[in-house]
Amino acid sequence: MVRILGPFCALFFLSCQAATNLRSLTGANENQITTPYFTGTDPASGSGNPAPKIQGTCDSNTSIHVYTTADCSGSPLSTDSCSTFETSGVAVSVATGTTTTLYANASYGLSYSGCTSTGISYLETTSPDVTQPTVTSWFSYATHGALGDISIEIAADGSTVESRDIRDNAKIAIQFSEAMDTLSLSDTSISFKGNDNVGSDPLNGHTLNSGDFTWTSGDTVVFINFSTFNSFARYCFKLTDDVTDVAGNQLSLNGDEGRTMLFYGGDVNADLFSDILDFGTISSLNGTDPIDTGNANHVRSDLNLDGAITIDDRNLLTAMPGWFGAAAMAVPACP
Ligand SMILES: [Ca+2]
Ligand SMILES: [Ca+2]
Ligand SMILES: [Ca+2]
Repeated sequence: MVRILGPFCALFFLSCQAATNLRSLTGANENQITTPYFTGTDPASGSGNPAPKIQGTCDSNTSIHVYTTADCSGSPLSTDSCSTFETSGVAVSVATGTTTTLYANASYGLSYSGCTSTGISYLETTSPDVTQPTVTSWFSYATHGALGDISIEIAADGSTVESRDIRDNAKIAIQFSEAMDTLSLSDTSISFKGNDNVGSDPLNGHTLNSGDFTWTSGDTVVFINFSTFNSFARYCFKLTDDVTDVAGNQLSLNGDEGRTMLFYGGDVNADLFSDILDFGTISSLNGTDPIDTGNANHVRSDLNLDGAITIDDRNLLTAMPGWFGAAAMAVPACP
């Protein structure tokens, strides 16, 4: 809507342009600028779009300021030109899943119109995320030379045995049900313990720093570098509910927030002994180069993690802690 400044011009015998300039410089009475009038929103209220555009009519050449306060006090949510207000609309950001009522005034130079007496309401219908994230899987990772990282899933029942020599390169991965707040996972929101065959904790005093956490897959998977599982031991990991999704929902403590895994280097067949049966499996695969990364026996038999199964793996088997001594070793319980 174009507001004609005719009477103002005529009264002072000035051209309209001069009058306009004068008003901007001197700060005219607010009654001289018409209060904007809302005509609608784009998209219409009730849409799943938190960035609607607010439309209406106004005095040409004014600036339109949109507020969430009924008296147009405080900083405007958004400001744009009258021409934008009258065409595409003034873009604003609103909270999701709720109704926001907006008000506006117009300004020209230092002068402001009154505030709209009736606001325009916009309902944003995107459902807020109130779902707690869960852990979907845990993995033990090891790097097999040029073949890269190969995982062994850690079963929920604690039956998983890691047979590969991860004494100096231990990595655990956790997969979540959705994207997580990566900063919520740190040394203080995961606990870990080890218990070896003489009742000591090989991880006692071990700390994780921010560089030990690597997030991938859209922040749904985290790799945790423990560096060392230097003993034949059972290892336990448990997350707290301080770990949150990006919306701040705490991790569901449904039982999958923790896992235990026995690290028993050389126990290829996971029967809780490192003995002649494992020796036989590795011998039967001798010369496999490269290993089939989808074959669990291959992966578990590449003890030295070079991507092939050779005499070196068999030699390493007999040198690992627990070789043939398992009968005398109680399987370490998780603390
Ligand atoms: Ca969620
Ligand atoms: Ca075995
Ligand atoms: Ca090997």
